Amino acid sequence: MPLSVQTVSTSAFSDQKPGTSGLRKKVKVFQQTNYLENFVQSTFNAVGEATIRNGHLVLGGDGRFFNNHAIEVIIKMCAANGVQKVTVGQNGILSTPAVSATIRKLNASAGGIILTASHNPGGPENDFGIKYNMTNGGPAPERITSAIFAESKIITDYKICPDMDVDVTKIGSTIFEIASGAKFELEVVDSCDVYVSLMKEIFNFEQIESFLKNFKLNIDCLNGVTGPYAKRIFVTELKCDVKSVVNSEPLEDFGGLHPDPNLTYAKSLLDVMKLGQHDFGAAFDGDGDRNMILGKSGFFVNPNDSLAVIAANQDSIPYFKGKSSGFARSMPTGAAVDLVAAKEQKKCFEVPTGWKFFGNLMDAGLINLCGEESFGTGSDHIREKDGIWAALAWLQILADQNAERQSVEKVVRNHWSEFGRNFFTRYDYEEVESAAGAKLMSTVEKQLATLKDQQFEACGVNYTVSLADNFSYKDPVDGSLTEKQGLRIVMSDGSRIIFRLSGTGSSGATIRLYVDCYSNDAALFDKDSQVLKPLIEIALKISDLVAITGRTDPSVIT
Ligand code: VG1
Ligand code: CO
Repeated sequence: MPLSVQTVSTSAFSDQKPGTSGLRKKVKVFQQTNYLENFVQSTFNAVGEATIRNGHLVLGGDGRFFNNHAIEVIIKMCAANGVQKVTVGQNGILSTPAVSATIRKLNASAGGIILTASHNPGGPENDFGIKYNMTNGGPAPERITSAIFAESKIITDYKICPDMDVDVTKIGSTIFEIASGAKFELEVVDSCDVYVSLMKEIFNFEQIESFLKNFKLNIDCLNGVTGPYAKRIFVTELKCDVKSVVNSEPLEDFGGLHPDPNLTYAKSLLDVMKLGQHDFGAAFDGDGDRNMILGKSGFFVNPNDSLAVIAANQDSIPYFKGKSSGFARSMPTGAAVDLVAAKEQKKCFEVPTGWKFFGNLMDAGLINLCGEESFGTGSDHIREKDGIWAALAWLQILADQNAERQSVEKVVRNHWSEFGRNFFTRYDYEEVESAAGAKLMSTVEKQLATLKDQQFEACGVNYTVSLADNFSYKDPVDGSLTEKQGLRIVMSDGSRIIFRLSGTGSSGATIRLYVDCYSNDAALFDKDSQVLKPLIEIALKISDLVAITGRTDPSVIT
């Protein structure tokens, strides 16, 4: 019997505005009747029937709580909306980079849907998220996310095939007949195959494998989606000990861990690395697009440096050989990569926060490497940042060094001595009252017009403001303008203070304060906190942060 298509009446929700990377809310919010369905139908409506009907869509998520339910609903809605084929990861599992890779590999004409709240905790009391990616494999740009929000405010009904028997546990294809006369194909694929073969095309696995015979890894998946990928790549392919990969079962609540690879939430990895028994440590976030790299004894590689080191050593990676495109970073990211670009006479672009801004630059061939301070690094092999790729890039670079330089710390120190060091820190004040977050931003914004040429002194250091603005970005490819992307206070020596409100939180406001500066004085290289302290003091003074938020300390310091 062909499956009937049901049109269900619904009423609009007012809060379905996608943030930096999709719609993220508490699971409880997503569990409201029709909440998920409304957003999915609004997405289809915004993307347009011409793309969705008869299209091919890739679907997968990071396996967090609500993933299974959402996978089933979305497949039934795809069938009802005339999608011709959905390719889904087995058991609904695909990392964010794997979705991007799969869309590209299969030329999926209707793009893809990723179910994740990334680094936000999971479980019934925590977060869920959903994001639409375009046919290039990258997150929908602002014009699409704004259209989704607009549709979500006027939606009156959605379409679903309620009687469809959806099984995503077995690999293979099933064809369904729809009452409209159309056919719908559900293809369940291995979660790792496409991604792993892409990595094998990009890197020289033989070189990495032989290097790893005497180089001990500790790869921490924080119970997020990367577990199966890490086991396939590091244990099966690269023949590392099984114990090299830990917390490798994707769990619905990440086993209570906060799957955010930074020094606060991945502290257990740092502690193990400090014991000095491993040469290389890496952790990834819930959906596998972020990475943190540690060297022996817990030597921390700042993401800004990580990007710059990969840029300076691109020749070690087979994928980049003979390619000469430029680099890009998000505005709050430290400018270490800019120095590499300058040396190599390449272009370096500065975009707003969020990976969606890199996509056009990559599609136009202007960049092939980019990153963000928030532990995101990636290249144009896909259109998302890529955690495991970053770890492999580091291992390939290490494998390709002279024997005496095969240590993470030595590679980084060598980089600093060549280019100087970009000092960077980010203070996150999480779950501040929304009103206090807004007040803090307006307090700084009001001063922007008068800050220029003002002098500040802290800890005996003097600064003069040379630029104060709210960052805006004109996309060089399509000319689109994105405004109000962060308050910048730039000093005459290039030091910067930046304030932004997070666009990925699910409750209250998260204030991000970024501070960075540069020095090529080797005597200062190990004195990060001393070098950055005066700028922090000035930032707190200008913003009146402690009084406005009642917070004396940030929740997370990077
Ligand atoms: C944060 C980071 C940003 C990153 C985004 C998505 O956004 O700052 O650099 O692109 O998360 O990462 P925000 O708006 O909270 O500052 V992920 O791994 O959540 O997809
Ligand atoms: Co993520």
